Amino acid sequence: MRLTQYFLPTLKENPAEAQIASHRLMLRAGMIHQTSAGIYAWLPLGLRVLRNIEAIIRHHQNQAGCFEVLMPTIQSAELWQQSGRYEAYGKEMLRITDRHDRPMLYGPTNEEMITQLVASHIKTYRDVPKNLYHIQWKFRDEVRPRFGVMRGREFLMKDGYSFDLDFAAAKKTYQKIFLSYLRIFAALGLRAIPMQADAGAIGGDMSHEFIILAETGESGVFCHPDWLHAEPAQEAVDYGDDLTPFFEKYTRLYAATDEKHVPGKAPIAEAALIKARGIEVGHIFYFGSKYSQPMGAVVTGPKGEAITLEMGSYGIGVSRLVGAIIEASHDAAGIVWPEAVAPFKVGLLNLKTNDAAATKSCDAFYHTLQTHGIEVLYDDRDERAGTKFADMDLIGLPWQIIAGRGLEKGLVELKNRKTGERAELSLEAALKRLVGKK
Ligand code: 5CA
Repeated sequence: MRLTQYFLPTLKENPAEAQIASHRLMLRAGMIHQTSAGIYAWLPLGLRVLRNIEAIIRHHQNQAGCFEVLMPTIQSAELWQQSGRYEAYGKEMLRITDRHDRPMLYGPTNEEMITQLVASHIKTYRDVPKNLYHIQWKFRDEVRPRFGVMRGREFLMKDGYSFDLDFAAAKKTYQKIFLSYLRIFAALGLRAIPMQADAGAIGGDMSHEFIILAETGESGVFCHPDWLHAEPAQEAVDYGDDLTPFFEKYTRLYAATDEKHVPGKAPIAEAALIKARGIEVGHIFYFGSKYSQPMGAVVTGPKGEAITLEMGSYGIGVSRLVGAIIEASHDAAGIVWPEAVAPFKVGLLNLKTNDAAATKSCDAFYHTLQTHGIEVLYDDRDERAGTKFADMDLIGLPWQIIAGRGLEKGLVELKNRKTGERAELSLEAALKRLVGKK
């Protein structure tokens, strides 16, 4: 992508409204544009990151045996009257009326809709288990939308829903998703701690939140100090295995959110606990027949008996993750993208735009990188070197190729954004290094 043609409205100044690094950097790097309180348009650079995160989530959810669907954002109030949540949900629900005066709403979550969908198509135990998810926009009229995409009113969520025949099967499903989530967060370059959590408005008895420790996080959390050094889960377990040992390993060390934590009741002395703040990037729930019972998600069993399905739901804050990754990975100069989600792998800086021969060789290198499948953002603007360096550091691509004076001799500088390390090498050697890292 040539920067002269791209839409990347970067800001030089820190926007006054942004209180935390990720919000500030997302605005400054031209990733998002606020349209109303807590509502954002995603600009090309931001959208590429969002899509990369989605792809990682999809991959791991599909591997865990989940199937992707896409449900609408607009729901009928009737559905929520059936579950009893229409009144209970309160002001966070955006209620709307269609032209026939029928009450509708913009979905804050989809338990009701998926339960009705499954109830109308699945009638026999032979078609169970099923685990369905979608990645769809949600609306919650938060009292205090803030910190950019961290607490938005409209936000992108991956929400999954499982249907099993009995508690034992539902528990296995819960463990599968638990494993899938640890893999997703590790693939995103994040250290997420599974914490005992309160089930809140979703309801249910077994619930974990996945928390990234960060001072700017909105959740108060308590955990065993060993969590601070824990490595991301890398076990070679299979989704078909008995996952109880894995689940026990990752829930053995105490970790709980402040809603769940009861002082003095933790299996470790209060004084030894780490009290910290964190960002909730995922939340999973087991809630049995809370929705299947009122909404009739019942199948016929092997002996003709009626079985009310056992359910769980599993959320990931996809748009929040963009902010969370930046909170976990930035420095004074800007964002430092982990390779897995970076909007482009390489930034190519032409510092000699007014030199025809240099520009020709830079253009050629740009094409070579592309033919090797490397995603590259090419700064071909007629700007000062300082501006180019600052912008490239701000948007945080993992690698920079700086084409300047050495170009006459076929040399460029390869800079690692994270470590700041620079090496002067030939164009061929730079290409080789980047292809190896694709
Ligand atoms: N139906 C269940 C799980 S599928 C559910 O709605 N769970 S939730 O309420 O915990 O939301 C799931 C995830 O969405 C949260 O863990 C969080 O990462 C994200 N999320 C929730 N509210 C917001 C918000 N206002 N802005 C951005 N992300 C949010």
